[in-house]
Amino acid sequence: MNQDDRIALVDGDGQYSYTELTARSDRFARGLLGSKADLDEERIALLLPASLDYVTALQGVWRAGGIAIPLNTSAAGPELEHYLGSTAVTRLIATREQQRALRALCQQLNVALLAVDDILAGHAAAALPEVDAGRRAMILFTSGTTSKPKGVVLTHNAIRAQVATLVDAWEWRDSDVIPLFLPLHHIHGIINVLSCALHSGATVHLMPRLDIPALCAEVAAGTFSLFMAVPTVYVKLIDYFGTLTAAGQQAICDGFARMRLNVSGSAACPVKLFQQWQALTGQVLLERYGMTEIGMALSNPYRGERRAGYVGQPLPGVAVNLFDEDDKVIASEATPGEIRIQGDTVFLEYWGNAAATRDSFRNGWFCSGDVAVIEDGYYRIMGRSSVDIIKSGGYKLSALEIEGVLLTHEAIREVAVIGLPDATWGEAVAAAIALREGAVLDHAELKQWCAGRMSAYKIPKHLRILDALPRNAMGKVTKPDLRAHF
Ligand code: MCA
Ligand code: AMP
Repeated sequence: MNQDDRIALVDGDGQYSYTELTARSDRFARGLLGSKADLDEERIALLLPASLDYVTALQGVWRAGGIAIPLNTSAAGPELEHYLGSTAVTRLIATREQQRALRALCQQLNVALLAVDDILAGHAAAALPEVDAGRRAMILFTSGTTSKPKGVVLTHNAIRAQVATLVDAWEWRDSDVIPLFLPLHHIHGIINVLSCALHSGATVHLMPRLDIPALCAEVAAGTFSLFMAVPTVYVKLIDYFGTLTAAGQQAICDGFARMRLNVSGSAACPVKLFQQWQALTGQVLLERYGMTEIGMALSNPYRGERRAGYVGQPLPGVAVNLFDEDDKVIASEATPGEIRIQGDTVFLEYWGNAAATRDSFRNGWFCSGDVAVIEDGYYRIMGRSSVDIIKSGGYKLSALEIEGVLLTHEAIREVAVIGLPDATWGEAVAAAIALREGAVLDHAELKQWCAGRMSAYKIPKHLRILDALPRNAMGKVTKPDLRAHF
């Protein structure tokens, strides 16, 4: 192996070269294999914060021929049970601190609970397998129009294609330095930031959480050349600037100004936010559009006009078209249609759910459920075909999933969850609830009850108690009518 002393990861006070990272991931892969020659798509879940250990484990699972399942480190118990159970995970890699809380669940599901060090220290295989790139590499859970999140299966080929198109389009280079504070159980953090950087020989600063003052201090120091975030992070940064002196704010804005690119995605970037960011930092945000099932599909250009309110054009190697309700490609501009995608970046299947996989494709095109229009050559996202999907701070949430949990509350007779426009979160989860006879429930009680039953970011930020939910003649709750109640 050639010695590569470039810094791959900065993790707290430590920094690790490409050579060190590769050696550690290989050792981890050998440890996972033990006496096996190939993991043969064994499902290995990771419950690790952004750290050297996370990257070691992800790469190690891939090298050993397993399927990596990175999980939300703050998932609630019932969510973890679904993730681990539905994919028949055999081993869960977690920090020692987290293991106490996981022991009972792992015993119940017959999952071996291990730390990265356990694997590194264990019996090691002599050789690593040749893993065909057509094989399954990763499962990411995505919420949608079903009550439980589905496992999106990506092959090594799909991951490579997702990385290749971004490295090409955004001109990644080995001199790039990028902070990574986004969660590492979604494409945005795993592919757009981590994998693109490591593919390019760049440096990633791993931050286990978004710590805005610490992040801004590094920005002001000129540490980073690239910045990628969801719109909510830009809103939070601007809010933070407002708490600083003019000089303090200027130093950070200058740090952003010196970067070569600031990207926004995972949710719509409001035109006002785009303009505010430009006024403060001089950076013209590059907005792009993607999805767990397809990676990134549309992007404003790295070189060329980046248009506020638009997500640009298809990325290299990604075929995108708008379709009408008769499954015909819309040829004219200004006519809205559903975004559908084809290409090597597209996922293989929903794990163990052939029907959902089948339903998500039409004539070989993946149907996104997002509606867009092309205006002057640029795509503009108009909305989603389902009211049951909420985008809050970049997280895709299923109204049905949240409703399903709330309905298990003994005071709740019926419930409907919707997303309300929100300046910070894009959309905020709101629940309209009809109570059982004689029951009482206030927002504080509900929030407390939800904690531990669902991830904190799914907990309703708004609550309305109604006598009954508005329904149409078919008896279906008319969610658009509910907005007026908030
Ligand atoms: C945190 N909170 C939230 C959210 N995040 N509430 C609603 N929506 C959220 N997204 C709540 C917490 O529950 C808590 O509530 C309070 O805010 C503070 O929590 P904290 O964790 O400290 O917040 P934060 O660190 O400021 O987090 C904000 C965040 C985070 C950094 C914007 O939400 C985030 O990382 N979002 C990005 C998600 C992402 O990567 N999505 C990409 C998937 P309380 O105080 O009441 O307890 S989409 C994707 O991958 C596709 C392919 C794509 O296109 O990119
Ligand atoms: P996820 O399933 O979490 O990957 O979220 C994918 C969804 O996020 C897409 O289907 C869109 O609805 C939304 N999305 C991603 N990027 C953008 C964007 N730039 N503008 C509007 N919506 C976006």
